[in-house]
Amino acid sequence: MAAVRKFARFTEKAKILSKCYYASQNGIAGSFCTMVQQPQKIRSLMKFSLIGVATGTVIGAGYAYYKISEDRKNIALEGTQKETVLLKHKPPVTPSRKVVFPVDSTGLKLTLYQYQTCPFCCKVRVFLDYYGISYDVVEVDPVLRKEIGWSSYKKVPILLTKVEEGYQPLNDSTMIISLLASYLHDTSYKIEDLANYYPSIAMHDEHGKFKYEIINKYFLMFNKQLPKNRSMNDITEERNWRKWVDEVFVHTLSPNVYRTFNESYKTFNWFSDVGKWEEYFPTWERLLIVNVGATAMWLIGKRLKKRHRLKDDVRQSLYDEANHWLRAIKVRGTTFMGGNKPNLSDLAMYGVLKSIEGCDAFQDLLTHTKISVWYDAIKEQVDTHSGSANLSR
Ligand SMILES: N[C@@H](CCC(=O)N[C@@H](CS)C(=O)NCC(=O)O)C(=O)O
Repeated sequence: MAAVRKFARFTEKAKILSKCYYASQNGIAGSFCTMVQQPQKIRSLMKFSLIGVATGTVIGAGYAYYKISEDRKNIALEGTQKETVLLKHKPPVTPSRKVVFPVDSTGLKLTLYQYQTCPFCCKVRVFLDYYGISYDVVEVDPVLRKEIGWSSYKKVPILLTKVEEGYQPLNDSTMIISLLASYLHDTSYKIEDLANYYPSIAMHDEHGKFKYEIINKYFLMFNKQLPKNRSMNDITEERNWRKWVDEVFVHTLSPNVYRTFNESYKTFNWFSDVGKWEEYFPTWERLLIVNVGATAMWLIGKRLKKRHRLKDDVRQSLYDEANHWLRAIKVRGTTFMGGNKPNLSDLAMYGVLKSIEGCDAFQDLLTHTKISVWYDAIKEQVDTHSGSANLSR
């Protein structure tokens, strides 16, 4: 019986197949055709799924292998020092502009690779301007960054310094300022020797992220002679406030200037104006930077707000920190944190604030706090290069 039923099913299937063949031969697309093609479709679907799973597994395993070997390599590197490189020749990049101060008597030959409105680059520029030290500027394209293609360090600022044997790149705004301040304190130092006092050490931070850190970047090398009229307490306070600017205050800026998409777009257009991007980059490149930058930073700003535990109203966090700074100056009863003259923490705070001068957040800050008194006073000191008087000691 079973054999008969099997035979009957077989002949039925054969009929359907022949009908299907006939229909397809005669251009008739019958719905019964799908009955016959179904297993084939399922097979190809399964084939693609298997290929997908296999490819995913290979990529996943490859990435896991890469991560594990990277982690092992990084653990092995922990505590080791990154080699300082000296360039034999200057990279063939034409400076965007030259900043020349007739008061400059340092003899330093500096090129600053920067973004005009990066807070860390502004810090370095403010330092150089205050002391009246001349420098060339190379404006770096923040998306393509081809102007620093010669450097393994991929952030700005980078200060390239002419030394006896070639060119010494200095990385990290705080280290650059500490090194130059040490040099101004004792010009018998060689820049390349001073650079050795600021080694980059491999380490993992508190979140387990691998990085290179310049351990003593807040320290000045006084070469056994403390600066005149400055106590150890003044020096420690200056160091602590510089650290506060880098580790606390600066983190209130991005979530504020990129607070909404509109604000982010406006901010990038101001960056473009003040950084003269129209002059330095082709139109397509400028538009790419503005549009990609504004969108990316608006999204990143939200993550930064969380990471740095800012208030829901990020403006309030900006005002709170600015007031914290102003209260400390009020307690001192002086114009600046450094007394009657700015110290390195005033210059750092001014530098990072200057980086948002054209943004709505800055105008709001002026309206909602009393920072403008201090801001105008230090602006005057920097614009008149009043620190250059210290160089003729
Ligand atoms: N600690 C560094 C931070 C420098 C930094 O983060 N610079 C940013 C620009 S504001 C950067 O270059 N980021 C990498 C990029 O733009 O791709 C310093 O003080 O110089």
